[in-house]
Amino acid sequence: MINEAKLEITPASSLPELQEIKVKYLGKKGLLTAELKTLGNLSPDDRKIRGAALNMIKTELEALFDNKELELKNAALEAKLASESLDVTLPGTAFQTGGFHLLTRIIDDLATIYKGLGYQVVQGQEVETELYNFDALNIPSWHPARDLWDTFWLTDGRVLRTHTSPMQARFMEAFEPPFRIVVPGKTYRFEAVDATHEAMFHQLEGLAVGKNITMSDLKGTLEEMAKGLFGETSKVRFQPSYYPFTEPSADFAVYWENKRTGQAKWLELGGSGMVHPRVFEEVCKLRKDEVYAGQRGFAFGLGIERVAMIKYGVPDIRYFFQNDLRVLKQFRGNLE
Ligand code: FA5
Repeated sequence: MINEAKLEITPASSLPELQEIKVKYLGKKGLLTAELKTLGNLSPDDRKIRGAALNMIKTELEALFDNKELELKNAALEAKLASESLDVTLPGTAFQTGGFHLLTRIIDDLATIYKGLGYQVVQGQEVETELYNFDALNIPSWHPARDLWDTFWLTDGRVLRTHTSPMQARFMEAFEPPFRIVVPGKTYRFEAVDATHEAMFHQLEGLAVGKNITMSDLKGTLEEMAKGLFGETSKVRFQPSYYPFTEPSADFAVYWENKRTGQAKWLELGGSGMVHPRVFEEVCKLRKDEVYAGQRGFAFGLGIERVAMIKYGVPDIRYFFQNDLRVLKQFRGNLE
């Protein structure tokens, strides 16, 4: 029986097949069980001998089945491992990455340009007091110039900063001259929103203070920025203007030769001027010392969205904040 069983067990190729063979020999109605049932018909002596022989066969058969079962299980495991093994030469699955917002990229570009000119990049706060947003900048409450900035007032009398200029006073209050800083950040105005005006937008403020600073330093600095943003052929021109915290004041435009369209244009970017002596006086009052008496400096402020709209031909400022991926994705890769 053992040899017969071996002939069937050895070629078995699956566990269900092996199970069938096992039932055939060891099952309730199996061949060995049938043999065992015949023991009753034998004499006690024969039964003893035959019984012992059948038990040995049973043990041997069980060992044969157990070994084969193990062998089949191992083979199945190996096949599974082989089929699941990693082929490192296959191309990977592409996964989506995020990207920086166009405005963040422009702020970063501006920060890089100004760091190259020895400027520190500092951040201000978006909720400001009237003191820093207006009074310290020579805009007392009775001054008609306050109307230049349509303001969001909080119920506690504070404001959402209407420009990044409050950091001029805050920085001078905390640090001594000479220094050069730029302040990028969000600003808010109670405006009727249209294609070029938002209620929330971004500005970059610049302030340089030192004994011998002149208007030509301001022009040279803005020109470096223009070249960094719009290429070596870019230049800057001033137009007389008015800001309560600068005297003289000038709006500035940059010249841009657009290589894509072949057009050259002058583009208004922001306001600037020499720091008004009254601002230094206000800072002396805040500091309770005279460190800023007799100092000179220049300041400027520009709209970041304006730069983005000009440089990348974005026709409507509202696109920046609608978070439409079709718009945002256009500015993810190399922008040149
Ligand atoms: C100012 O806010 C001054 N603080 C700038 C300044 C700083 C002058 C330092 C002198 C010295 P103005 O209100 O013009 O200035 O705003 C500056 C720039 O911000 C504008 O040229 C424009 O590009 C942008 N801007 C102003 N209002 C909005 C708005 N509602 N939406 C989008 N951009 C705006």
